[in-house]
Amino acid sequence: MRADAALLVIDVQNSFVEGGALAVPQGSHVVPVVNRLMPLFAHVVLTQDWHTAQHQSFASAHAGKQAFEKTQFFYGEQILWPDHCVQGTHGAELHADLHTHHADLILRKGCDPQVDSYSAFMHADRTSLTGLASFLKERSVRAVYCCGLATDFCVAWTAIDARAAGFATYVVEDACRAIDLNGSLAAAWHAMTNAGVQRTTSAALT
Ligand code: VGL
Ligand code: ZN
Repeated sequence: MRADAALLVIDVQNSFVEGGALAVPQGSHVVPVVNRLMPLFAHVVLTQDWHTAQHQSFASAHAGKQAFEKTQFFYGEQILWPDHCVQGTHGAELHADLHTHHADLILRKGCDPQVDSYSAFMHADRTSLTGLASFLKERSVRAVYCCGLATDFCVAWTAIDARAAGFATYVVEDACRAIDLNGSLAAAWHAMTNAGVQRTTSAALT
């Protein structure tokens, strides 16, 4: 049991697995891996992407725009996504096979209609915080292990912000899957490495 470490399980939700609105290839394959890892950690945090209907990050909220196009928001560049993880819908539910009883916190993000939230620590305006860093520090957590969906968006932004908040940070590669949009996976690993995020595998965690 890792007493001073937390497992951050990012967005393992129906919208992001096979058949979902923003399906990540092999997204459901992370579930058994994550289930094996959760009991190894004293602290487990699950996140849920939890968007309002007609969220501004949805292409459908912008006339003439297609999903996966980029546009400018007040805080910078934003990719427009298919409608996904709408509050209270099946797509927003955590995967039914995920052992959610291990979690001490389920954190919802993306609730502001105007602001996207990839990171579990900070919203995409790069200003407003979710409170997760304080939550973990008040529980004496020093290291965080990130896994879930998608490697190149919510997992990567979470890991980079975890480093910035002062945690030793690992990404458990085989407990993640990527969207990989126009080279986004390679770019994400580059950014994570530059930020001091370390890569590990579930086999190394016993
Ligand atoms: C995510 C795109 C939009 C993710 C969430 O969980 O990686 N990606 N919303
Ligand atoms: Zn989203």
